[in-house]
Amino acid sequence: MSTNAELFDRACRSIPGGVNSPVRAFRSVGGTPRFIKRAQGPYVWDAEGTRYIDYIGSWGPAILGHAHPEVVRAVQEAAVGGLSFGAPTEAEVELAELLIQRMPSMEQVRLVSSGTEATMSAIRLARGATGRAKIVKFEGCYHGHSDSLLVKAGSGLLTFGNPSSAGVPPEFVAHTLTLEYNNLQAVQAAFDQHGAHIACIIVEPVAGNMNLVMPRPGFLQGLRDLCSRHGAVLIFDEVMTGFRVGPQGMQGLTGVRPDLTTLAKIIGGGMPVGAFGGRADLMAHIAPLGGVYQAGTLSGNPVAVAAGLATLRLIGQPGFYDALGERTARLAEGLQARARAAGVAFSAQSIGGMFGLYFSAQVPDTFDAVSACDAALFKRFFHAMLDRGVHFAPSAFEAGFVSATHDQAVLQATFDAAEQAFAELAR
Ligand code: HOZ
Repeated sequence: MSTNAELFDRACRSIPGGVNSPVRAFRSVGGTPRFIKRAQGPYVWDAEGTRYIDYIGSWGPAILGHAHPEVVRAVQEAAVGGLSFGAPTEAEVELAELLIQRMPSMEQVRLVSSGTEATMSAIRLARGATGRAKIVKFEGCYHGHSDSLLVKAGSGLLTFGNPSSAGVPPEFVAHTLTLEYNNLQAVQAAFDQHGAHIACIIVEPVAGNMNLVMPRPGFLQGLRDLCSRHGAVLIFDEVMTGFRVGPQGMQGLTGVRPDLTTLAKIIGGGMPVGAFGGRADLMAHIAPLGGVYQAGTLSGNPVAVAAGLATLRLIGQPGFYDALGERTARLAEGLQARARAAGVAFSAQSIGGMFGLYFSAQVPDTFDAVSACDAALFKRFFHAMLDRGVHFAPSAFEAGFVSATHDQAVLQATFDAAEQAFAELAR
């Protein structure tokens, strides 16, 4: 049996940083990443056989818990029928129909293989349909790793303090306007100055890549109004919030209707599926109907689609989100209570099945406020919890995720660990 440290050493020889996605390398918290061998329900087991309560949930997809038997069965059955055909299947039509039926603003949808592809394609579509070049994004929001979006971005870029990537020529981002999240006046000012040239606004309707930051009341509606007034396309990046905060994503909870929506994570049930969709008149600009090109060899892959369909059917059951939201709220409240008892400045909040933890007395609602949280304390808390068998995201700038299998016993075990961890921090 190899240890985590041995595997990491070995990985670093063949993979840059030893990981295939940067935050996993633990660099902002220090220590050795856990190499996961298997997962079931709310738990993951590492290479050394240690079990952890998992609040990463594959960064969002594992809403039913890991390796749900019905999802696994659907994948097995699909795999037996062939791994990929490069030709249309009935299952991908079913998934498209299900997404359209559930997402209030979606009239048509195209499947891709990742969130990055979905956002990149939605932006190309917005530019193609409007004939405009500029896009508006927000500081701390992360929309995948395509060139024009790697400006003041969240997730791994924020985690490592390098929010704009090397390798992106300035000309490639010259049309990207990056504004402060939750600052409607800044958006108004941008439209006053550049309104006729702005193709779209892309926004995480709940920011989940700079920790979790909720939109202030009126922010999303304000974006909607500005886009409508200026003929720009409003894109909700619901890669994280889609089917996570509620059965119809954030657009269902707020009633604000974007023109385009991007999805991924849960819609693949743990397999690589992304999607972008929205108004049919906009989607008609996509090839082969229109001149905006977008394609993918594995788009609509039958095995991945089977996992997504099984997941969406299961989470469509009545009461699913009430229970999930209640558990996640209980987690946030329970952690706050333990921190308060230990005298640690800490706050937490949740929406649906996602949550944010902050080493600050107040829940932050801006990028600056999130950045001002105590990163050193987070690092100590992260390790104190990991040592006690609880696996949170190894970054102070990522949201956390709860599944339907995080029951009262799992929450209680988390609280017991947190009680000791906060006491250790207070010493
Ligand atoms: N960008 C992802 C979280 N916001 C991280 C994905 C991963 O490391 O797999």
